[in-house]
Amino acid sequence: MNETMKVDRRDAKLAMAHIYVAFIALALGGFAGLLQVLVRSGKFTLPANISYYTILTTHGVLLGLVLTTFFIIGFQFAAMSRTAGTFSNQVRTWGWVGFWMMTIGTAMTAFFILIGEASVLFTFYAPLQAHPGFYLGLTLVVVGSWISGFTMFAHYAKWKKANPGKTSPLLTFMSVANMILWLVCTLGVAATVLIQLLPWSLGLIDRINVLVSRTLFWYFGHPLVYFWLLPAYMVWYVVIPKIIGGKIFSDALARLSFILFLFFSIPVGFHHQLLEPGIDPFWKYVQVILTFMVVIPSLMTAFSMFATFEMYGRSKGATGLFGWLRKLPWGDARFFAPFVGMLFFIPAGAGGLVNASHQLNQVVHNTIWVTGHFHLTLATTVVLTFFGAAYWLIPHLTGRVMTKTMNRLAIVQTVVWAIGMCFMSGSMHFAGLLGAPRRSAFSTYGNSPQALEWIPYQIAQAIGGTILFIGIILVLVIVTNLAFFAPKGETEFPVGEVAETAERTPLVFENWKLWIGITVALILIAYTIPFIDMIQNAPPGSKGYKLW
Ligand code: HAS
Ligand code: CU
Repeated sequence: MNETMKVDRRDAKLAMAHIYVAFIALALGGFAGLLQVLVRSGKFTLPANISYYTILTTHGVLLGLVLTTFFIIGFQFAAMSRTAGTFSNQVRTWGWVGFWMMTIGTAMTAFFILIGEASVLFTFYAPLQAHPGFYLGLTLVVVGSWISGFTMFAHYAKWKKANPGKTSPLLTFMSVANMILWLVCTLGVAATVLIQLLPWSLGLIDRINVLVSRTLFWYFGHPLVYFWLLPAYMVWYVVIPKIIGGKIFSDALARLSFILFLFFSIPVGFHHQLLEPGIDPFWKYVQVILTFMVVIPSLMTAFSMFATFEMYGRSKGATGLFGWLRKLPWGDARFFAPFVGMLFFIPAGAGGLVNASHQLNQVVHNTIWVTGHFHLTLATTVVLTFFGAAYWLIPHLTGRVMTKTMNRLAIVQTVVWAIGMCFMSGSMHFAGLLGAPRRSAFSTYGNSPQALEWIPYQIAQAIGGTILFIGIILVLVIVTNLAFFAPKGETEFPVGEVAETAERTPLVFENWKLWIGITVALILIAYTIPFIDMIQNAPPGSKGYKLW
């Protein structure tokens, strides 16, 4: 076996470079978030004529796109080096090329947002238009991430060659699956940026088909959220069992759930466009059904996590229905933070089902309920799991150890985050049900009679947002400590073993040709006809070019 227990120092540097950028994005994006809740409370105005939308774009892009992508790629590089062996020099060099392209792209994008030339929000829908530099920066980020993806595929191929007939290490398999998902879905955003938005913002064409651009965006936008979620699932499936001292419930089930995510993540973008005219209700219906299919692998994950916890608890002598809960290592932040993330995913997922239900979507669409939904899913479930991973990943990569004090601070951080999010996301959900719009500054509706009803919730959001900002400061203190100041030493990169009782993993899971084939077929079924409709029925005045 060429498995290593420790990530090679040179690979560790590559992974850490990504993680630094991720946490810098957290610091800046978190500050923008604080400003936002203060503005929305109606008690604060931004100085120097800065637009609310500039701040909102900064927040969404830095946290939704930069923090996530950098953390995920850094984490997956580390996971692959740990489980499939040290990178070759060539793989590592390409990893750095990807990193620098993404970083330069991010800097460009951030620059145009901060000078107020790209206040287009993280979804950058037309007809909002940004400076061409914003789209070019995004393109660099995406192309850089593709390079990182192919780098990971190359490393995986090398492992396969050296280990014919063997199932690949679980974390490596999962990283590859997530990068395939990413590659397939980013084709949509690359298409709208390169064929539509960039030429339009350069003035080469004077109009674009907005419906096509939104559809291409959501072809990407939904799988994007699973690209965020799957690394959290990697931690839940593989790392958490080891941390609690238990076993992975089933390797095959974990692989199956990742394959199902690949199939059903992409052909579901219409659930973000349910209220959009111009899409035949039949195709919305098809995609809603597929959305409910993609819930299944999450339910499998919930089942698997419960099984892991219960098996472990019972092996320690727990009895009764929930006796196993008492046996879990509550004082260990590496467990506690992701566990709280799991707990929040129960209401978060339920909210997702509400969103996806066509009729209920009419109540919540474009209200701040949706913002509440993704602050539970992304900003709690995923982010708390990433924090929990950082608590062992960073010291592992920097050759340090987490002290008891830092561990205690991390527990406090998790509690602070949970309380802040209850206030913030809870009030967002309620205000959304009362019709409070998302993405609106107080000044735009502050005097309407209906808005009076929303005020208490906006104040609760400001309180929650302030608590969360304290949470961000705490995590930055911990991360800085782990990266630069914690005592030198060895920290484990925990990788769980599969329970003896589990079935052997069938080799068919590595049949990527088959899985990609099914993925493409599902995409074609879900999108071909509605897409032809959109182009054929493009609005008048399109000068013969149906895409713009
Ligand atoms: Fe969503 C909008 C539907 C999941 C993120 N979503 C968004 C947006 C974002 C986002 C960012 O159908 C806004 C985009 C924008 O700016 O417009 N979402 C869903 C559905 C799911 C879902 C059906 N979303 C996510 C995840 C995200 C995310 C994950 C980020 C990471 N979402 C929608 C829809 C919209 C939407 C519509 C559009 C709304 C509109 O009108 O604009 C599902 O995948 C959820 C399935 C999850 C579950 C939960 C399983 C529970 C588990 C935990 C087990 C706990 C344990 C601990 C083991 C069914 C796995 C237990 C211990 C104990 C002691 C109890
Ligand atoms: Cu979605």
